[in-house]
Amino acid sequence: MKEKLEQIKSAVIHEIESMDSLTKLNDVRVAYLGKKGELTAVLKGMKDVSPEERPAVGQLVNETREHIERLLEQTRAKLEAAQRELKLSREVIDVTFPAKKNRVGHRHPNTIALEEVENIFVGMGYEVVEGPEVEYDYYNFEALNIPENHPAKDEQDTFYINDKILLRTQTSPVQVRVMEQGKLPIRMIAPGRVFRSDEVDATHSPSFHQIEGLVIDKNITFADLKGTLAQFAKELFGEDTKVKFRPHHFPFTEPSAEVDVTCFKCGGKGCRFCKGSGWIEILGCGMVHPRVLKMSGIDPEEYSGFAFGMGLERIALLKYEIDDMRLLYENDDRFLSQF
Ligand code: 2U9
Repeated sequence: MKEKLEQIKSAVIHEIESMDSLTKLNDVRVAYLGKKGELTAVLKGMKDVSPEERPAVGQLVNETREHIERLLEQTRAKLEAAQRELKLSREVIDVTFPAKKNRVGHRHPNTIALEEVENIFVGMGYEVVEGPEVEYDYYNFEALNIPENHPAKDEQDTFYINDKILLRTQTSPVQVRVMEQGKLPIRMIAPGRVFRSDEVDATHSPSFHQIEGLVIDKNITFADLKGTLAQFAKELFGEDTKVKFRPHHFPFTEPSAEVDVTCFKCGGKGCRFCKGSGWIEILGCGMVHPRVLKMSGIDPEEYSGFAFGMGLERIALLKYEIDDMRLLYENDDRFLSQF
């Protein structure tokens, strides 16, 4: 038995010495100390040892077991340390290596233009209000004095969800919803996405953005409209900018006008940018039609108001001298990173 134990001991030492992995180390533990292990088998054989010899043999078995366990533990620690060293040496960081470039995004030209316009009107005390892109025909057309069969409905053809619901063609329905709430006076702008059944070209898209404005109070006149938009133009295009109002027609305003600003490239002398005219059209406006006020529950005898509307893309194209609207939607990094 003593011999057997010595034999086991030296076999274990031999196996452990050539050990190069933690899994194999566990295999050795099972082979010698496991349920069916060699040392366990010796222990089981203790019943055949004479009672006189049993204490000495028992002590020997225990010593051998402890010895093997100590060896296994030492080897495990050694292997783990070696593994850690290897991992660390593989993970060495070269601090002199150039850092990965952190690519910072840019605000879209539309966003820059929108924030600029918003800041100007917020500075004048306007509220910014948003509303649904999917709208009732009533809010988009009817309440704005564009009844069934009105020719303006053809010009603003859109995408219908059903007979009564459509994708809004303008942000005016947002203003109608605010008027209906009956809290006066109103001083607001309504920016947002609008839709038209248009083919894509350099100046058209089936989806674009508008910023509309509405002011309703007692004694609001066309002079307030002119003063407001003249100030807006100066803040957006520069202090020397002048405005020109050309009579126009919109179903929801009366009287109505289109507004031009002096060309900010040539100062009004005429250049390629303004096609020689010295003027650039930027928006439409007018005094809110009494019928529009009445339909939303506002008494036109007591209150009056003005409204205006502009295409956000048009403002962005003008401000940043971009000649094709499609560039705004292509997501081309080389284009967007200029802003
Ligand atoms: C209410 C009453 C009146 C909003 C207005 C315009 C004139 C206008 C165009 C500019 C270029 C649309 O994007 S565009 O094609 N808009 O010319 N919009 S007055 O009038 C309103 C709005 C709300 C209740």
